[in-house]
Amino acid sequence: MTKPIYVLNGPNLNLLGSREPDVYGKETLEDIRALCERKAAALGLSVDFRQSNHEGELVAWIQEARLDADGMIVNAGALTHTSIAMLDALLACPVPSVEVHLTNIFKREPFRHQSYISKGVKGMICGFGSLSYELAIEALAATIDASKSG
Ligand code: CA2
Repeated sequence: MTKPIYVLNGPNLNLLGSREPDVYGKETLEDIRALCERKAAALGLSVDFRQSNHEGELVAWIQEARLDADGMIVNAGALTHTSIAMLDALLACPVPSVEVHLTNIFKREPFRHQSYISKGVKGMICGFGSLSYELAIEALAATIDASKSG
């Protein structure tokens, strides 16, 4: 039975489209949800798309993914640069995961250059706006296929 891909979004991503369009673009998080749903459907997958401003809730969702998801995409927002709790949850989760960012965090302020969660994911895609999410779904689809046929 196929389980959904969890797409988890962290703090302040609910503000997308309303502020800082020069940095984060004009699309809303709902636009990105629709893009992800369309991309996943084209690849025979489904998504469970969520956002939280609370670290603990994100940790709980990563734990939940262990049983209830086939893969996971995580944009941890600013928690990317601080959260050992999210890293530990990802390390404990055998489900394949991809870290995404709308912006190229390495071209931004030095405090954004370090990701605490990268060590807990299969790979990371950043800098392509909402396309980062679509590319992550493609990468997960290939990873899930390879694990089923191997
Ligand atoms: O580029 C990304 O996707 C980030 O994860 C976005 C985070 C930022 O802290 C990371 O360094 C990189 C910020 C998300 C907040 O998004 C806003 C959108 C509109 C207005 C204000 C914040």
